[in-house]
Amino acid sequence: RTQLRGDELIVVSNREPYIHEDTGHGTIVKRPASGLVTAVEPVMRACSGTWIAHGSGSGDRGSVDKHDRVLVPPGKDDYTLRRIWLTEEEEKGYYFGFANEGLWPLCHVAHVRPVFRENDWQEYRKINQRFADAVVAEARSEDPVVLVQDYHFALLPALIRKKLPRATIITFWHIPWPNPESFGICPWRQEILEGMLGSTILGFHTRFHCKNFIETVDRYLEARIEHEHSTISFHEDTTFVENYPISIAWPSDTTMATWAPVAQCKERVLQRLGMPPGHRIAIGVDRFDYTKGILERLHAVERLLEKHPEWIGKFSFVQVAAPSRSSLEEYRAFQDRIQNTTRRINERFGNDSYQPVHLLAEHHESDALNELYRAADACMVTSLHDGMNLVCKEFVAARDDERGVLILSRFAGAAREMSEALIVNPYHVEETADALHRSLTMPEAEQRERMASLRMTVHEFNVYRWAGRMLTDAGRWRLRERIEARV
Ligand code: ADQ
Repeated sequence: RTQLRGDELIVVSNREPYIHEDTGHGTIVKRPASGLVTAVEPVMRACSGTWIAHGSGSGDRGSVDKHDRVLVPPGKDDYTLRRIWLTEEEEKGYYFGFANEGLWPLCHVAHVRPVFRENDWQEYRKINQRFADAVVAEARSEDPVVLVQDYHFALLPALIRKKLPRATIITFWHIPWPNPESFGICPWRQEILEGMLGSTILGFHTRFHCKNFIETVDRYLEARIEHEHSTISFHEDTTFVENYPISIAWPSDTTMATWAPVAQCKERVLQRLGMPPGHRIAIGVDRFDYTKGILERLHAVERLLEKHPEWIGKFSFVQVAAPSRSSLEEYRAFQDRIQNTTRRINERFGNDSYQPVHLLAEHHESDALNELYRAADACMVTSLHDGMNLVCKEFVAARDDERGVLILSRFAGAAREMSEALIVNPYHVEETADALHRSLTMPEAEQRERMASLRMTVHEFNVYRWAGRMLTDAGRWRLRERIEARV
C-alpha cells in the first residue's frame, strides 16, 4: 500500500468476490469457493479501488440492475465492485468453453484433453475486449495500476495497453504454466502469448512456471529474452516475469480468540457425522475438480483399510467438495465417479454404525471449514497438478495447537514451500496410503515439530507479502519510467 500511495488500483477477475442473491425477501450476500478470491480480497480491502468481475451469481443476466456497482464488503464499504453481465451464450463460449475446457486442462497436466472450438475462442476474444473497455471506462487516471487475474484474461493486458499505454499492468496467472510442447497444441498460442506480453509484470506461483513461460515465448515468438533480468521485450514493450507464491491472510489474534478449543471442534464434528468419541478422521477440502486428485485420495483410503484393517471402524475420511463448473460434462462425470467410488468403499468396509468415507458435496462457510480443519487428525491435499493450493495453508493456519498432519502432493506449487508436510506422489496409491497410516500413528512431538515449522512459513509468507512484493516491484517500475521520461 505504501509503495503506491495515491495511485489508482483496479483489479480484474472473472469471479466476483461477493454474490448478491435476491431471495424475494431481501438480498443475501455470499462468498464463492475460490482460491483467487480468498487471496486477492484481503489485499483489495487494504488498498481500496475498483474490482471488475463477471456478475455470475448476482442479479439477472444482461440486465443493469441495482447490483451493477456496489460497495463491498457489506457494511464496511472498503472498495467498489463493478459487475460485467454476460449472456448465457457468452458465458458458455468464453468461460465454460475456452477458459475451462481449453486453457484449464491445457495448463494442468492431468490427462484431460483440452477442447478448442473456434466459436469459444471468438467469445473469449470478445469478452476480453469487453473487460478491457470496462477498465478504460473505470480508470480515472491515465496511469492506473491494473491487476489482471488469471487465465480468463490472457488477451486483456495487450488490449488495455493499447488504450492506456502508461498503465502499470500486473498479470497474475493462478494456474500452472506447462512446458512449450504441451502449450504448443493450442491453436491460438501466439495470440495468447502476445496478449500476456502487454503486462508490465507477469507473475506465476513458482520459478518453474516462469521458466516454462519464458521457454514457451522463446519457442513461438520473435522476442528478446534477457534471462539475467527475467525480462521479455516484444515490440515496444518489456515484461518482467517473476514468481510470487500466493498465500492466505494469517488470522489475527482477535480472530483466533474467537475459535472454539480444538477438543470442542473435534467433539462437534464427530457428533455431527455420527461418529463415536475418539474416532480418527482425515479430511479433504476442494472444489469438485479433476485436477484435485480426489479419486486418487479415495483409492489411498481404500488401500489403507485393506493394508491396515485395524483402522476399520476407527478411522473415517471426510471429503468436502464444493460443486464447480457442473454444466460441463467432464465435471459431471467426475462427480459421478467420486460418488460411485465412495459408495463402493462404504459398502466394502462399512456397516450400519460405521461409514469409512463421508462425502459432503456442498459449499461450506469459512467458520465451518475452520472447525473441520481443527478437528482433523490429517488433511489430504493430493492435487494431480495445482498452481499453488490454499487449502493446505488454511489447514496450517487453523492449527494453533500445533497438531495434525498435512499430506501434500509434490505437484502442488505449495510443496516448494511446505516441505515439512508428508510429501506424496498422488498417482502412487501405495505411497499415499502409507503416508496416511504414518500421519495417524505419528508421535505428538513430531507433529508439533512439523506443524510449528509449517506455521512459521505460512505466517511469514502470507498473502500481504505476495501482493506487497508485486506492488513494490510495480512501484519501482513506475519510478524508473518517470525518471526515464524526464531525461
Ligand atoms: P482453486 O483451484 O480454487 O484456486 P485452492 O487454492 O485450493 O484452489 O483454493 C480453494 C479455496 O476454496 C480455498 O480457500 C478453500 O477454502 C475454498 N473451498 C474449497 N472447497 C470448499 C467448500 N466445499 N466450501 C467452501 N469453500 C471451499 C486457484 C488455483 C490454485 C491457487 C489459487 C490461488 O487452482 O492452485 O492456489 O487459485 O492462486
